[in-house]
Amino acid sequence: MRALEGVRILDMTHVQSGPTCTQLLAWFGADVIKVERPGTGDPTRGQLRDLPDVDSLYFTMLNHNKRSITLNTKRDKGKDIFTKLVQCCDVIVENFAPGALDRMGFSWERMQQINPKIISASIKGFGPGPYEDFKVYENVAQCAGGAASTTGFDDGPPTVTGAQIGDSGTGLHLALGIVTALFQREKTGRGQRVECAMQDGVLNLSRVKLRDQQRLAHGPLKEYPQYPNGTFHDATPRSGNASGGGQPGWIVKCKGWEEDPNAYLYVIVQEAAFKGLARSIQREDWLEDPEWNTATARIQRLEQVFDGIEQWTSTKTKAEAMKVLSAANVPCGPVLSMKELAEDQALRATGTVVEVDHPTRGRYLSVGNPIKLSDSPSEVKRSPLLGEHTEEILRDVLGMDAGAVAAAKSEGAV
Ligand code: CAO
Repeated sequence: MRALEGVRILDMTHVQSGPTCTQLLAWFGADVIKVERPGTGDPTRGQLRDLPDVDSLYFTMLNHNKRSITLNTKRDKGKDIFTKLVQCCDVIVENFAPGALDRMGFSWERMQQINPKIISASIKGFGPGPYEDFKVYENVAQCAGGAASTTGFDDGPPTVTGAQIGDSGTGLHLALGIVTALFQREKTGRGQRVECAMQDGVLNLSRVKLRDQQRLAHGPLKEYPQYPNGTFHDATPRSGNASGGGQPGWIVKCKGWEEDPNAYLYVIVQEAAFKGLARSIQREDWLEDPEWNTATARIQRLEQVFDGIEQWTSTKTKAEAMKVLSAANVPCGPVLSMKELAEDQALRATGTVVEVDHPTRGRYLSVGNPIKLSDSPSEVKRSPLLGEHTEEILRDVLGMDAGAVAAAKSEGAV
């Protein structure tokens, strides 16, 4: 028995944000029925293809453990089938452009009429306000949510991050909202709307930067080591690789950095571990010198502190440096490439990196469920082919007979 067994999700999602959410719910055991337009399906099936005529990695890596039904919700029979699906599902999840579901004829009010217990969950780019009608993709959300203005180096342009905090981040937020609404429904018997705007999700993940917007306005920036440039104009600046927290940190070069773009280590200069750090890198002189041996003194010369650390780390590989520093309780971590992560046996052992078999593409690597439940283990099953479960769902979930299925097919509804 898995945690969400018995919960049925009507998955109207596409691209990345919505599919991330419903994939998580599927890993927890929900029956996720992905509704796709006949012929094309989720546009990501055909995007960024690495093999001809095979579902892309973009699609396969975001749609595990789901069933696929093709359905044209703009045809009469398609609308009938969709209505029946709303009746027998617990949750509908969608991330269409604003108003698309209403244009299909399935507003929130209509859905409540069809099934008062339905939970209707949506992702949009923006919440109500001047931008509410905009279509939004990942990097737009990163820019509008405050991540880009605070990422990168102070003398360079705003920068987006590789982590998909706009899409996958908002999908995660939505999944929590859905599970919470399901929990509340246990007590009230009522469904409700769950809405997440990508701008809001990114801003939530950039929370500490709004903290700093207010904190830095109150005092000179040079006292705050996480902002290396030492100046504050009127907005939180970009902090480069500084930690952004109370503990100063930076990325330093390790042996081989000239050839390997990822031969780097992140090191944090924590007061409690400073003695161990100085000894590990053979800079005992720092411990004697009042210009170096207090946190307040060091804050004024952080660049020199990290230069000193780098002189030592650049003689060691990142693994060697990490071994020595972690033995001295110095918080540090390697910059790992995607190649290294793909080959990491510990991540394979926990199921965070999994190998999946697919009938047309063969074996590929994916990220499994990063949330581990002791009583609800996740098994990663391949993504469905387009419409693979259409007949199964019409028959078993909706109870349609062979004649009704044939009629829906001939109308082009499925
Ligand atoms: N049957 C019939 N019609 C269908 C259908 C189906 N099964 N599935 C989708 N459609 C229709 C929609 O109803 C819509 O039609 P209308 O324009 O007539 O209302 C149309 O297909 C296109 O949907 P869309 O506008 O959502 O798609 P798009 O490619 O133009 O925009 C995106 C994509 C992502 C920009 C937009 O959906 C969006 O802003 N979503 C919200 C924010 C979001 O999740 N962004 C993250 C994307 S991941 O980077």
